[in-house]
This record gives sequence, C-alpha cells and structure tokens, in this order.
Amino acid sequence: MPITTLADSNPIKLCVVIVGLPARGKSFISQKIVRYLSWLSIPTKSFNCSTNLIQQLKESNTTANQLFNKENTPNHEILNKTRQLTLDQILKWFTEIDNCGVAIYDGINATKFERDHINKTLSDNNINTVFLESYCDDQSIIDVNITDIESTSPEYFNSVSLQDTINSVSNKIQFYDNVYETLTASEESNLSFIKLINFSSQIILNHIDSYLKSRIVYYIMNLHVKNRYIWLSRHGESQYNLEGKIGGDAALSERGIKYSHKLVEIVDKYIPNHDRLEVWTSTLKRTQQTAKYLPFPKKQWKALDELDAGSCDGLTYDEIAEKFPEDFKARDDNKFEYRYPGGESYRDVITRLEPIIMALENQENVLVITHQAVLRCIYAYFMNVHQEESPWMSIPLHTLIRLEIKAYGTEVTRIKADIPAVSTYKEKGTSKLGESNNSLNIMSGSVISGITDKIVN
Ligand SMILES: *[C@@H]1O[C@H](CO)[C@@H](O)[C@H](O)[C@H]1NC(C)=O
Ligand SMILES: *[C@@H]1O[C@H](CO)[C@@H](O)[C@H](O)[C@H]1NC(C)=O
Ligand SMILES: *[C@@H]1O[C@H](CO)[C@@H](O)[C@H](O)[C@H]1NC(C)=O
Ligand SMILES: *[C@@H]1O[C@H](CO)[C@@H](O)[C@H](O)[C@H]1NC(C)=O
Ligand SMILES: *[C@@H]1O[C@H](CO)[C@@H](O)[C@H](O)[C@H]1NC(C)=O
Ligand SMILES: *[C@@H]1O[C@H](CO)[C@@H](O)[C@H](O)[C@H]1NC(C)=O
Ligand SMILES: *[C@@H]1O[C@H](CO)[C@@H](O)[C@H](O)[C@H]1NC(C)=O
Ligand SMILES: CC(=O)N[C@H]1CO[C@H](CO)[C@@H](O)[C@@H]1O
Repeated sequence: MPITTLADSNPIKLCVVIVGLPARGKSFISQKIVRYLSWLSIPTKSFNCSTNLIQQLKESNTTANQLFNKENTPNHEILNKTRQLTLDQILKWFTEIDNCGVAIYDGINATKFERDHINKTLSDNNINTVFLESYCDDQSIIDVNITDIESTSPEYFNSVSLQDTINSVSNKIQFYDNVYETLTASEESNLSFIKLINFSSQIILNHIDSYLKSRIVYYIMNLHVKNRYIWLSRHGESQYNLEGKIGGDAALSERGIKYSHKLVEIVDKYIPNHDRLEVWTSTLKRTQQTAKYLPFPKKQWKALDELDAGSCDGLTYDEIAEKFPEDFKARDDNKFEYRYPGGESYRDVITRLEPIIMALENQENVLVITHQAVLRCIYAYFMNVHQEESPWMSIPLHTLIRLEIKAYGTEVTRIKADIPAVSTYKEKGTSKLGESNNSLNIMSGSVISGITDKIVN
C-alpha cells in the first residue's frame, strides 16, 4: 500500500517570499529550505531575482554598480520587469507540478505595496503565501556577511575587485534602505509572515496557518550559519556482514572490533576539540560495540536503527532473490520507495530521521555511528543527493566521514582506517556484493588513508 507522505497529507501550493535587505543571509535561508523540503520529497524550487536581474542588466547594457548607484535616478523599469518575470516563472512552475509544492521567491523589492501585489497575484492563483523576512540592524553581522556572501554573487560579475563589490553592495543596501519597509504585525496583520530578527535571536510569527508553514518555522529556528564539522561512521564489520546477511542484531567481527579500537586513535588525531565530542549510536549492538572504547558521552537513538528489512531480515541477497524474486526486482526498480514486507523503505527512514537532522543542524562535535541505509539518508541531506541516487551511494565500512558544513555547501573527507572489511555494496540488478564502479555512487571529496602510525591490538 502506498504510504501517505507529508506532501499527500498537505496538498498545498505555497510560496515563501523572502524579504530583506541584501546581505541578510537570505540566499542561505532559501537554499536551506529548498534542500530540507526536497529531502522530505516535497517539490521545491527557488526562484532567483538575481538571475533575472543579470539578464535584464545585460539587455539594457547596465551594470549592477550603475543600477544601485545613489547618484543615479532609480531604474524602476529594470527592477519592475525583473520582479514580474520572476513572478511569472513561479506561476508557470505551479501549473507544472501536481498537488503540492513550495516555491521560494527571493525578491528584490520589499515594500508593502509590492507585498500586497504578490500576495494577491498568488492568492488569485490559489497559491498560499508566507513572507519570510530576515531583519538585521546589527552592523557588525552585516559587514561580515557582505564580504562573505555577496562577493560570490553573480550580480557582481562586472565588478573588478572585492572592494568594488563591497562598495557596490553597500550602495545597493543604501538604495534599498530608502524604500525598504519592514514587516510589522500592526501594519500587515492580514499577511502570513515569519520575521527573523538579528539572525533568529528573535522571531515574530503572524498567521502561520498551515502544518507546512509551521514545519518551515521549526526548521529555520534550528538553523545556524556557523562553519562546523559533523562526523559519521558505519559500525565496524559485523558477523552478519561477513555472512552477507542483511538486518539482524549481530555482534562485531574480529576486524570490526579492531576498528572500534582504531576509531579511538582516529578520533584523537583527526577530530579537533574532541574533548567536547558526543557520540550517537543506534540501539543495535554493532553500533554500540563500535563506540565502546570512545571515552565520550553517548546517546542512543532508535531513529538511527538500520532500515527494517521486515520478512527479509537475516537473509542474504541471494536468498531474497530466490525466495522473493518479485520483491527483489521491485526494490531494484525503485529503491527509494520500495518497502520490505513488514519493514521499511528509504522514505520511511527519512521520515524518522527528521529529528536527527534538526538536532544535527543545531549542534557541532557530534560523531554519529550508524548503519548503511541511515548514513545514506543523512549524507543525502547534507550533500543534496537526489532521492533516486541516494539509496545507491557507496558508504564503505571502517571509514570515518567528515562533513565540513559551510554556509554555501558541505565538503566531504573520508578517513580510512587500514583495516580490511567485506564490501556490503550491492549494485543494481545483481545479488552479488562488491564495490560500485559507477562514479555517481561514490562519495565526492578527498580521502585520507593508511592510518598506520600506531598498531592497536
Ligand atoms: C553599452 O554601454 C557602453 C558604455 O556605457 C557603450 O560604450 C556601448 O556602446 C553600449 N553598448 C550597447 C550595445 O548599447
Ligand atoms: C511596474 O509594472 C506594473 C505593470 O507590470 C505597473 O503597474 C507598475 O506601475 C510599475 N511600477 C513601477 C514603479 O514602475
Ligand atoms: C518598490 O516598489 C514600490 C512600489 O511598487 C516602488 O514605489 C519603489 O520604487 C520600488 N523600489 C525599488 C527599489 O524597486
Ligand atoms: C493574502 O493572501 C491570503 C490567501 O493566501 C489571504 O487570505 C489574505 O487575506 C491576503 N492578505 C492580504 C493583506 O491581502
Ligand atoms: C540587533 O542587534 C543589535 C546589536 O546587538 C542591537 O543594537 C539591535 O537592537 C538588535 N535589534 C533588535 C530588533 O533587537
Ligand atoms: C541565486 O543566486 C545566488 C547568488 O545570489 C546563486 O548562488 C544561486 O546559484 C542562484 N540560484 C538560482 C537557482 O539561480
Ligand atoms: C484585514 O482584513 C479585514 C477583513 O478582510 C479588513 O477589515 C482589515 O481592514 C484588514 N486589515 C488590514 C491592515 O489590511
Ligand atoms: C554566511 C555567513 O558567513 N554568515 C555570517 C553572517 O554573520 C553571522 C554573525 O556574525 C555569522 O555567524 C555568519 O557566519
């Protein structure tokens, strides 16, 4: 039976209109929302005024510097055209998706008049709107963010130097400052909005009238932009891994136990500030045994347990192919949606992992020791891997994975312990195990290998 998803239970077309002066982290917030909702299988797309503005600037032979120079009379035509174009693209996109979807409108003008116009246009097309304002008057935060964020913005492709960019952004901010009107509950009581003040140190909510909107609010409240690391590892090789069996609650193999010792050494060498490290495991034996020698506070999460293989639990892929040939094929055909009889699908795992993602967004210095399918789902969130590909990612055993989370993307490093292990990777269309040859399924990023400096046991 098909499972009900968030998208099915909330057939809603929602447009999140991002409001705020430049350099308020608006693109950061919109990118994160896109990634989060896409991960939850809700069609989500961000519509960028920047992209359209660049087009308009090119067509009218104007540079961003000229447009935002306070000496010049504002060129409303360019801005107006840009806005209308973006809104048209959003309306078109909503006609192309089924019953549920979220568009992010990264707007450039933010007056009350403009907001009313957007709200009305969308409402006439049966699209709900929520405005999301990032309001900040802490100049020190803004200065940092001008250099960090806007220097990479394509709007400034004509700028020759960083200083030009900064001047140009400052001009742009001043330019908008003159017309900008912040959202207030007294003046715009009929609009649905979220107002973040000084990067979420305070949040004002008005008419958050749907489940989807409240989920977005909750998610944003958990975000922060600090650069940080998250550490991931599968459990050490287990007895079941050796036998090619899936599921179960087996103990570690001899080599798996070696990895659990080695992990102490790797953590010591590679995780900075590990005195403050927290280790999260599933409730299954093999993750707890892997964490056994790590001298840090530990948390067990049921949500981190391996994908439940239902009636296939404890079987090898050969046995599944033989006993449940139809299931075996169905799973290969759509691994994300396929649910083991009496068990779970990848989609189910994502649903139960949501609290983990919220917690990871809020935290640093965490080492998560869990299982192949669960790591694939966590990895997919941070690396924006499409749901068709994520169940096929190769996540090798005996490898510590470092995710370096930055405002605009995540970098991966794999630190390999030099302890051999079987491969538990199954390519599509076969029941044999062995590493993938498909580069799409291999993690990106760099590899550190051969941690041989100290022999343990
Ligand atoms: C664009 O503007 C530059 C100077 O501002 C001028 O030299 C050039 O001829 C213009 N090009 C077009 C296609 O109008
Ligand atoms: C922007 O264009 C709309 C029509 O698309 C027009 O009604 C409005 O007056 C224009 N605004 C400005 C400031 O030019
Ligand atoms: C914003 O929109 C208002 C009303 O449409 C207009 O008067 C104002 O000039 C616009 N400002 C910018 C910067 O586009
Ligand atoms: C904005 O649109 C919503 C429908 O999405 C409507 O209920 C609300 O009254 C509108 N607000 C204003 C101020 O027009
Ligand atoms: C934002 O932070 C600045 C600097 O700390 C402070 O002066 C300002 O009052 C804050 N703004 C609001 C709306 O709280
Ligand atoms: C939107 O603009 C930002 C920079 O302002 C850019 O990095 C990003 O790729 C753009 N996104 C889209 C979907 O065009
Ligand atoms: C909000 O909507 C109500 C009823 O639709 C209307 O009477 C009221 O004037 C509106 N308030 C504002 C601030 O637009
Ligand atoms: C993307 C980015 O660098 N944002 C910065 C904006 O300012 C806040 C406060 O100083 C920083 O924490 C962010 O890193």
